[in-house]
Amino acid sequence: MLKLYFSPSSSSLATHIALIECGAPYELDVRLLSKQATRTPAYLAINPDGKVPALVTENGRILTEVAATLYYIARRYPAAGLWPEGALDAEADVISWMSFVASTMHGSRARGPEHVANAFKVANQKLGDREWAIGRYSIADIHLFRVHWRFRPGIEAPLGTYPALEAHHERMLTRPAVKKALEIEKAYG
Ligand SMILES: N[C@@H](CCC(=O)N[C@@H](CS)C(=O)NCC(=O)O)C(=O)O
Repeated sequence: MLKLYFSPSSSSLATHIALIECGAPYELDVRLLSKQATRTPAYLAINPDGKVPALVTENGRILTEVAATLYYIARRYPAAGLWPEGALDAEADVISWMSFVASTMHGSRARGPEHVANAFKVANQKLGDREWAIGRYSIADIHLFRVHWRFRPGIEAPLGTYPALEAHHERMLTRPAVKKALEIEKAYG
């Protein structure tokens, strides 16, 4: 069984969604950020960076960073089709999107709302008229959704400012795995 160290509504939500999408057996270990529970010596031994997610695999290996956990889950449970196995261009596209989300998008919040707005503008352009980030549903969509979902209340942008991104967000919210992960995490506060 996989074990996910998480804090509700944080970066680890993406990993949580992927686990549910894949029907993976998993257990949760909550580390509330509000209680600085990722900064204890015990947790720093798990992830020296003091961040969630951390995913413990069946053989006891610890994976950190959202992108790596998503990749592991997608490859470990290929039937869910979250990784475009063997299609080189598509595989590179997923990595491109996840690098963009983890660096430009996620990093934008610390730099201020105008940087978030700019990252959203770029994401909106990159999506264009595609339903999903690489054209078909993949872990890139999960990663993109989580950051957009969390950061959008922080900027004042009327609906319609980022139409492709907003449509992607709504599409993601209809997915049972997304609904379930949000519901489970809400119970933790
Ligand atoms: N680069 C990391 C970022 C993860 C991250 O920033 N996690 C935040 C929550 S969204 C965290 O655990 N912060 C706790 C802290 O900094 O004390 C990733 O992609 O996993």
